[in-house]
Amino acid sequence: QRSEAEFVTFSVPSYACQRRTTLNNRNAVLTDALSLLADNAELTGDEGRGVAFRRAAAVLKALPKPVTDATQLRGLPCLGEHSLRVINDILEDGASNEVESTKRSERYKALKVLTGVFGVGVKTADRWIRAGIRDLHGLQDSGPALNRAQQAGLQHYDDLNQPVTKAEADAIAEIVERAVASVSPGAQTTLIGGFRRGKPTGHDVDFLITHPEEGREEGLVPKVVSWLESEGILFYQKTTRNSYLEGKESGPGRPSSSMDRFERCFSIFKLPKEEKRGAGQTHGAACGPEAGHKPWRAVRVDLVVSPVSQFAFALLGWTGSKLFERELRRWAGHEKAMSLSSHALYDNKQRRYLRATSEEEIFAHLGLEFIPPSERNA
Ligand code: DCP
Ligand code: MG
Repeated sequence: QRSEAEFVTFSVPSYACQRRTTLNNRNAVLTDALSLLADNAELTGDEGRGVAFRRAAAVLKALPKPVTDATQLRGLPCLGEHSLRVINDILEDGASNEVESTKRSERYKALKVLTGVFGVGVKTADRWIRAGIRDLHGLQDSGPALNRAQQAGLQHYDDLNQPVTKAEADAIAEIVERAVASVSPGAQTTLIGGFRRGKPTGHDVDFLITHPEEGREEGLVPKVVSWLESEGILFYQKTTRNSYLEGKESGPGRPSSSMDRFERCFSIFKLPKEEKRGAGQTHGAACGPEAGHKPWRAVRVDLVVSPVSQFAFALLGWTGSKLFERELRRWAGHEKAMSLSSHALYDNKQRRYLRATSEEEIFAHLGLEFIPPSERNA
């Protein structure tokens, strides 16, 4: 007797921002495989193919049951020939040759390790690989000039590649709130990124800060940074100033789509370890200066400051997931002739900005059903 699931066929809308995607992924084996191929495509500079794999994975994440037979996928959007082939191989043989050989490939492994260093992007990693550097030992020994971010990234490699837990994110939130309250009473701090979507772990902790009085948020980051530095909490920070000018930056109707211009701080925090969390283990780079036990751990923290008039857009734009954001912008552009950024929503037909003070209003402007953060895990 065939299992009931084989007869289930699925139906999902084609944009990820039209779907509810919780963290309860019933097709993790398939989506892990497609995500790995997406990583590989992005690491080799093939962004288009990367997005195609991410869209395919996102469709599977939205299914209410595990896929057991390829016939169940008929009619689903975003499943190209290549993705379908990978899915078929896994359903039939339990594994995909392409995925397994990618995992084993020296180039993929080297790109993963080197881009795992904070401050190192694909181009830099590629250049190093061509110079014969394949791992952290090679990087330390043959020593290409490292910038300040990369030096910090290498020094804290183990910590920064160990997922941040929700408990650690909460501990960081307490510190950030204390810092913000002491330099700007009345300013508000919101946990954003993956933790706002309910993820149990993340690669960093993201915060959005605003002040209810427009303008009072200006210059907040340098003050917060000084406070944190005086408390000895920062290993590294790089602050960028707000450079957003509504309607001026790239002409009306064309807010630069994925880059945003907020006052922002990329940092590495020194988080004291709670005894309860247990002794720290080190992975991989046992050669690092951090090997052994220590009473703290390094955590990547991003601070973003938004004027209150842009807060809803910043909140929506920084909650993610990355694919959900990309799909929102694609929906806005292709289906509504609007341009969405983390600052604003511009209606190209009416030739005006559409205001919003909540995420709900933005979804309404876009003609989309509201999807709460916990269901944006595409
Ligand atoms: N974001 C974006 N585009 C960027 C950078 C960020 O859309 N170029 C948004 C979407 C992300 C959010 O900001 O969800 C935070 O970025 P992260 O890289 O920290 O992503 P997450 O917090 O979602 O994941 P992780 O748990 O790995 O930190
Ligand atoms: Mg994050």
